[in-house]
This record gives sequence, C-alpha cells and structure tokens, in this order.
Amino acid sequence: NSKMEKKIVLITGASSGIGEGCARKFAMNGYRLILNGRNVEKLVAVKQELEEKYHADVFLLPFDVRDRQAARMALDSLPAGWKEIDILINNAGLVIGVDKEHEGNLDEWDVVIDTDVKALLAMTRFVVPGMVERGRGHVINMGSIAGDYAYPGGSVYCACKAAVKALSDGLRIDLVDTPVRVTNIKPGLVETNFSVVRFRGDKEAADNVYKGIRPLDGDDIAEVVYFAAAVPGHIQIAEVLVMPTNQATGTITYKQK
Ligand code: 8X3
Repeated sequence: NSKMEKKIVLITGASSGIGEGCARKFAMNGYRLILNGRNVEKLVAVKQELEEKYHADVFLLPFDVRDRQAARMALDSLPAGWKEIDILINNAGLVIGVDKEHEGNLDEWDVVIDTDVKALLAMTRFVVPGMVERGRGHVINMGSIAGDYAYPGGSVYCACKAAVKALSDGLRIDLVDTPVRVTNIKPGLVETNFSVVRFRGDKEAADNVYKGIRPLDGDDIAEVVYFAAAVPGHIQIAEVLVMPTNQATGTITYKQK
C-alpha cells in the first residue's frame, strides 16, 4: 500500500527553528515524520499542525540527543513500520554565550560540544547501519557558515560546526561504495530561537544580530534541505552554503561585553 512506499524522515531538534521548518516541508511533500526534541509540548503542537494542515503521518520521539542511552532506547522502541528511516536530519544544535575562548564556561561548552558534535555522531552511528543494510538512505547534517570561518565570540561553536563538516566528509568517504548520501547544509544568518539561546535569553541582543538585513528563517533552510533530499539518487549534494542576500561572509561580530 501507499503508506509503505512513503519515505520516513527523522528530524532531531524538530520543535522549533530549522528543524520545525524541515518538518513542515517534508510533511507538505508526503513524507512520514519522526520528530525528536526535548520539549514534548512543542513537539505535540508541531505534530498537530502538520496533521491538520497536511494530513501528515507523524511519530514523536522525544529525548535529549545528548543522552546516548535514551537515543538508543528511543530508536529501538520505534514500532514496526517506523524503523526503516530513509532520511536522518541531524539538526539539533545550539550555542550558549559569545565568550572568548580563554574566558568562557567549560560546563556550558560541554553542553554545546555534546549536542552539536557528539550527539550528531551518535545518531549517525545508530541510524546509518540500517541504511547501509537496506541499500538506501540519506544523512543531512546541519552544519553552519560558522564551520567555514571562525568569528569573534564564536570559537567553540565554530569548532563544532567545523567538526560537523569533517564528520560529513568522513561519512561520505566511508559510504562511497553504498547508495547512502551525505549532505552538509551550512546556513548563515537564520532568525530562530538559536540566537536567543546564544545570548542566554537576551531577546534584544538576539534581535540586534539581524538588524538592517532580512535574515533567513527555518522554512528557507528547509527549502535547501528538501532540494538535497528530493534530487534523484545518483546526485549527491555534498554541501550547501546558504545565507541571506545581504550577508556575504561569516565574519559576523558580536559585542562581547
Ligand atoms: C549559526 C549561524 O551566522 O551565527 O549557525 O554562524 S552564524
């Protein structure tokens, strides 16, 4: 039946921002969705919207991606019919603060590194063997322009996104003799809750980042993600750098004090 033919996409960090945009875009296009996030209330709201608007088939898989045990258990708990993930969108990510490398809080940076790098790696480690076995699949990592250029106040975050680039390139190499594709999406300025978290809840400081330009939003990035997923299987969009028309490079400067 047609339900069995529909592709399944798992999106981490799907309760807001780029992840939510991707959920909407793939729902619109008839994919079945496994949505991960920590905030169950927000995930339920996204599920409801997608069911109402697009009659989407949505399965919620709430867990903290940093918790490897929880990730393993959640994936194992997927019911029959939901286990064969076609697309893994490693989207969950964050940064806390704009501190200098020699002044920041190591505990906060653990959270950032654990989420942006180690959780992405764990999800890949758990999901990709099934893709290889089935002979189909696609891993789409949310990198960043920050992985191409370090900028003031971005040291650890930029390092994480450089790691995402290396993990994407490495995985693409490791999968070269399989039909599984690997894509690294590298957004520039995108206005989401990301910036609010970066500035530890200071909405004004977050808004300031986008002053005078029209930033991208989660739906804009979802267009690019979807494009990479939708092209024929012999085409591998290895990476995409995507930014607002009025942004030119990654050397964004944040006031640090
Ligand atoms: C976040 C985008 O421009 O702050 O990945 O590096 S930026």
